[in-house]
Amino acid sequence: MTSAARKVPFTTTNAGIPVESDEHSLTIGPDGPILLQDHYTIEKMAQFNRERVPERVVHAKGSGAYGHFTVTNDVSQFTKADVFQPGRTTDMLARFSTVAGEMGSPDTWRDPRGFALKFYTQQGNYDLVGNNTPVFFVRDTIKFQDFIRSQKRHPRTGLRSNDMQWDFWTLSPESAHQVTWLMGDRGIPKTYRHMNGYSSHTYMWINGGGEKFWVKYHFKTDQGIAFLTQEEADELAGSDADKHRRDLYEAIEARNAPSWTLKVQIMPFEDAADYRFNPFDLTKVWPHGDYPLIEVGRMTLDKNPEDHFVHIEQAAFEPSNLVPGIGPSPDKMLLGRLFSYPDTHRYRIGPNYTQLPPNRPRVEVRSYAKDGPMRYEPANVSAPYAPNSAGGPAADSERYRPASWHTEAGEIVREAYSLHREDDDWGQPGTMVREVLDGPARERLASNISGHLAQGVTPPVLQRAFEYWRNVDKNLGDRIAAKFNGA
Ligand code: HDE
Repeated sequence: MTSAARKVPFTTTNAGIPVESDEHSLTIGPDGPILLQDHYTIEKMAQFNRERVPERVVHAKGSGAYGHFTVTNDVSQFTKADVFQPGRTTDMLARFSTVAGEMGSPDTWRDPRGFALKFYTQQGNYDLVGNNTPVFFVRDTIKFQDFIRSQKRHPRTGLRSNDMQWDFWTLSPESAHQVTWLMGDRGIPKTYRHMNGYSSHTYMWINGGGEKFWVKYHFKTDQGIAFLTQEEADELAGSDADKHRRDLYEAIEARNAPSWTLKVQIMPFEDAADYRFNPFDLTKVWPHGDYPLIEVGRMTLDKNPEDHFVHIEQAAFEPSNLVPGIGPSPDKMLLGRLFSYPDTHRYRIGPNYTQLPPNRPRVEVRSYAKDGPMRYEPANVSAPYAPNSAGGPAADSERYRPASWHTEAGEIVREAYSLHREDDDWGQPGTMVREVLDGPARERLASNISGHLAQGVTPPVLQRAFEYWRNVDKNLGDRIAAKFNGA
């Protein structure tokens, strides 16, 4: 049927030329060979063969939406960042994800969840790329690749392996705090709407007077925390593998826009040096008794992307996108990430990825970048180099200074962080088990762990796993061993 008969617009090639048929390739006679000159059929086949970009090496399965962030409390005494100034509302994009599973994996596998945010601020894009947990499995960037390989598929079998996971965890005691989160109720949120988000890292805030503070972010879900039990999650993995993607999309379509309240913990700059544990260690939380939560504002997600691939798959978040008033901290994980993300984007979606719709800043870009694959913005400068005499942009080094901290210039070493008084690996997870979880939550934690260990974990990893949990909490470790042995 023709487009006129169907009352729809006519199809075109990618070059906008009207096409002759949606159904038949060009042949010599109805049964004849297909002609090479049928460039439209070839365009369709060739385009299809190139439809995929590599999936993210981690956080491959994700869902997201656009929205805005509105400041509700005056924190200008701590930061001059435009996005956090009183009265400001800033457009933003969020992407939530699982970590270890591939693009088609179930949303309800036990895993941390990514909580990646991009704020289109007046000072350029500010990205906060966090998780739904305030801590992480390792504290040095050099261990991340090994950690991820232990969670992904075994090279020989192509299968995921609990044995590999526990092998790595039990040989890396710094993982205990995060594994306690992972194996507990927060390890499988009910939906993306029912989980918190955290910066996890410590960042630096700088106020208008140049004063510096250390800060941790907490996005508290306004929908309330809710989780799935292992049994519910297993059932959903089969019956509705896209459960969390569907839930987010449908809630926003139904105008039930989810929101999160941003609160921060602020540590005076000088406290860090002799705080009782290293405040930059990503396996630790800062007790709220020492650094209480201060409200900043609310993030609301109210607009589904019009094309999932364009806006979510091609979204490129990078912890190195820090704006004036916000800087990094000496956290070795964060410092590694500042390199890693732009690097992966250049490989995954190309060196001109900042021109793609979800990544385009909403301010004028005046960089000296030019050329490269898929570039479509003309170079925005009068001369392609700096400094120049053609009136091209020049850095304002007086106004914009690096977010720096003082270091004692020491010897170049490969060593753990210098020690603070309470830098042990078992203390915080033990406190969480004994003081944060109630009885039923502790029992679910023991069941989840013994159930996980029962799926292919072999000696000596198994014995190390019981010991690992006894180190976190003697009773919990004994309970896990007893459950494992059928008690
Ligand atoms: Fe990531 N991580 N990561 N990560 N991460 C990626 O970047 C990496 C870490 C997080 O929705 C990758 O674009 C290193 C901590 C989220 O698009 C990659 C280290 C936290 C997302 C990468 C870490 C995160 C990623 C893969 C150790 C929470 C998804 C694709 C130093 C605070 C973002 C990509 C999205 C994605 C590297 C550790 C969160 C490879 C080297 C800690 C939410 O670059």
